[in-house]
This record gives sequence, structure tokens and C-alpha cells, in this order.
Amino acid sequence: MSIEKERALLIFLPAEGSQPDLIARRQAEMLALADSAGLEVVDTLSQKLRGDQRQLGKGKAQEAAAYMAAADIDVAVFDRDLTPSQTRAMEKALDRKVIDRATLILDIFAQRARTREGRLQVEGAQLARLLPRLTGQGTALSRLGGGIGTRGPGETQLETDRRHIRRRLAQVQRDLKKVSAERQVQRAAREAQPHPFVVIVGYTNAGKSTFLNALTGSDIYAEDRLFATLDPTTRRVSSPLGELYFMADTVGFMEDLPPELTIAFKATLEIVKEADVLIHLFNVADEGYEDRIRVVNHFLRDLGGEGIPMLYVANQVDQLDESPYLGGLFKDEPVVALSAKTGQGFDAFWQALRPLAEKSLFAQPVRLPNSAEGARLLALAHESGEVSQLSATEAGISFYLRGDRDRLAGPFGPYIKGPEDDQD
Ligand SMILES: Nc1nc2c(ncn2[C@@H]2O[C@H](COP(=O)(O)OP(=O)(O)OP(=O)(O)O)[C@@H](O)[C@H]2O)c(=O)[nH]1
Ligand SMILES: [Mg+2]
Repeated sequence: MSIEKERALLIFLPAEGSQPDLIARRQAEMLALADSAGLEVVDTLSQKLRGDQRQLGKGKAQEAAAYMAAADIDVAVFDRDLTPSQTRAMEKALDRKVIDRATLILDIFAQRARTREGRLQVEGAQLARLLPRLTGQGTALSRLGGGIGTRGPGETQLETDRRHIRRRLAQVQRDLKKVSAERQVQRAAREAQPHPFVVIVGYTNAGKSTFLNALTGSDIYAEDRLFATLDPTTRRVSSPLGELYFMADTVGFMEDLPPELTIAFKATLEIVKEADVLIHLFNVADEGYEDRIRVVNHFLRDLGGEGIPMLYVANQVDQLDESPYLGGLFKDEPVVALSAKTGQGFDAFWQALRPLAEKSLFAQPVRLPNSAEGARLLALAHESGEVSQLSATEAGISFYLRGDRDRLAGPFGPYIKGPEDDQD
């Protein structure tokens, strides 16, 4: 079996009037995607779409077909989503396998998925994408299902039909439910401890994993590849200021992610909703970082992350000659500049994180009455928070309580001890 990379021609079809710098960034991103998928990009071809043109023109297609044959290119990769009929038309015109942007991204995810949950989610996305494309098209099916090489769920689908895929999809969804029950157990274990839960989010390849590694001294997989991380990893981190946090790394976002994929990964990304603080990390050395921040914020809104305190982290400042001006971007939200690689700016990061994390924290002196109700609440305090400086007098049971605000503020709010009741 050959381990040679498949040789690819990238095809860009920018809409008329697209900004040149946007096109350039999009091309760079597509190159990185192809590279991350393990393709060897031999060349790129670009044609501006005119009027209601949706597809590579006939002349251009002939040119591309001749070139691909001469240069021994196996696959044409389009930087856009193609409908099944567009894919078939292009495969015919180019006489080569055709892959669109969504298939490419799904393929990268399929290669990266390590955990059971990750694999199930990717398979679910691939099946969901395949289903509406199964319209009894004979041979086209093998190509659509295949992705790059022979990966993906393609092989079994070759000799099967829609019903089989539906059945498999239902099974995947059932399995995912089971896995998600396991995650609930982990979540309960995390919530039993009174440390703020901090979730790092951002565009793919911004440096999220590198940053979490730098904070914890662990070695989560980080690489100059898109979608290096698929599965969230949670670590306990202690700050130089003495606080303890739970911090999680997440899968990166990207413009135009296939919708099947974002639906499939909703389960994994549930942790966004559970966060006490979100760290939105971006690569400030990247020219298009403002657009990327917007893309990520859009995903966060969809995932229920709105309203959670957010700290922006401008990463990779070591790549800039001078410190970046960030004032114009963020209204009231705090931002710190740092380098996950060199460690510069970390002090400012910890300082900025503390007040945000405290918003999620209940940390108050309380006094409970000497009654059955007081005893019940004391048991609850021990169970859901951290109790210290406990003393019992005739005036009541006093202690200092620390823990998750959502859990503690309700029951203990009425018993917060004010300065005036200090005589006990
Ligand atoms: N120069 C420089 N490179 C960095 C810095 N932080 C991360 N990198 C590099 O950026 C690349 C991507 O880093 P990752 O940590 O894998 O990025 P990520 O955000 O986790 O990416 P995904 O998991 O793919 O979403 C790696 O090659 C890192 O070495 C930094 O502060 N400075
Ligand atoms: Mg990562």
C-alpha cells in the first residue's frame, strides 16, 4: 500500500467584488486545511464568479482537466460547499475526484478524533451529510462517501442504502447519549469543588492548547495544524496568586464549518454553557484576527455562551514588533496581550482573570440560626461548598462559606453576616 499523499488542485471561486485581502486570507486558510488533511497541494486555480455563475466555467474546467491529467493530480478541492449535482458535474468535467470544503473539514475531524465521543460525533456528522445526498445516484455514491483516500464512513455505505445509514445514524445518536451521561458524572465531580470553571475558546490554531499547556505544564497535543484539538481537556490549574481553577481547552472554530459538524459537536461544546468565565484567545499576529473574533463570537452565541464573563487574550505577541493596540475592539470587555510560547504577559492574565472568576463565586461569612433549618443548611454548606472558621455560639452557627454562586447564593444569601452582627 502506498503512503504517498494524494496530489490536489485547489479551486477558488470568489464572488465578484470580493476584497483581495479577504480572498488572500481565505486561500491561506484553505491551504492550511488541505495540508492538515494530508493532501499535497500541487497548484491553485482561481476564477471570479460573474453574475449568476455558480460553477467553474466550461473553458476553465477543460483547462483544469488537461492540467490535472498532465500534472498527475488526483483530486480537485473546491473552497466552497457543492451540491451533489454540482459535485457530479465537476467530477465529470474534470474526470477526477472532487472534494468540497465541508468534506475536507469533516475528513480532518475524522483523522483527528481520538476519543469514543469524538469518533461518534464525527461519524454522526458524516452520516448526516451523506443522507440527503443519497438520491440513488449509482456510482456517484462511492465518491461522495469516500472523502480523502478511503477514510470516512464511505466503505460500508458503498454497498448499502439509505435505510442502513438511517439505522446507523440512530445508533450513533443513542451511543452519544450514553457518552454524554458519562460527561454528566465528570461535570458533577467538577462542580462538587468550589473552583471556577474557565473554558478557553477561539479560532482554530490560535494557540489554545499551547496556552493551557503553558499554564499547567501538561502536554496536550498542540501543533501548527487546523483542528489539532477535538476533545475538550479539563485540567486543575493553580495561579501564582494562589487561586485554583478548572480550565478546559476546546475544539477550535472556523468560518463556514459544515452545519452537520457543529450540530454533532454541540454535546462536546456544552461546556461553553457551563463555564464561569470564557477565555477568548486569538492570534493577534494574524492579519484577519478581528474577523475571526467575530466568527468565534457568533458560535458562542449559538452555544449559549452569551452573558458569561469573557476575557479576551491576544496571543502570540512575541510575533509582533511592538505591543498591539487593542482598545478599539472591545467595548467594556477586558483584554490582555501575552505569548503562550514565551510566557510574557502571564502576570497580567492572572490579574485580569481573578475579578471575573470571583463573579461566579460565593465567598461570604454566614451565620445560621440554631434550629433544625440551620442544621439542614449547615449540611448543605458542607456538601456544596467549602466551610472554614466554623464556630457555634448562642447567636448561631457562624462560618465562612466559599463555592459556586449559582448553588449557594439562593439558600445562604439571607444568612450573610453583616458587619453589625459581628458580636458573637
Ligand atoms: N510564536 C508563537 N506561536 C504560538 C504561540 N502560541 C501557539 N503557537 C503556535 O501555534 C500553533 C497552534 O497552536 P495550538 O496550541 O495547537 O492551537 P489551538 O488553538 O489549540 O488549535 P486547534 O486545537 O487546532 O484549534 C502551534 O504551532 C503553536 O506552537 C505563541 O504565543 N507564539
Ligand atoms: Mg488545540
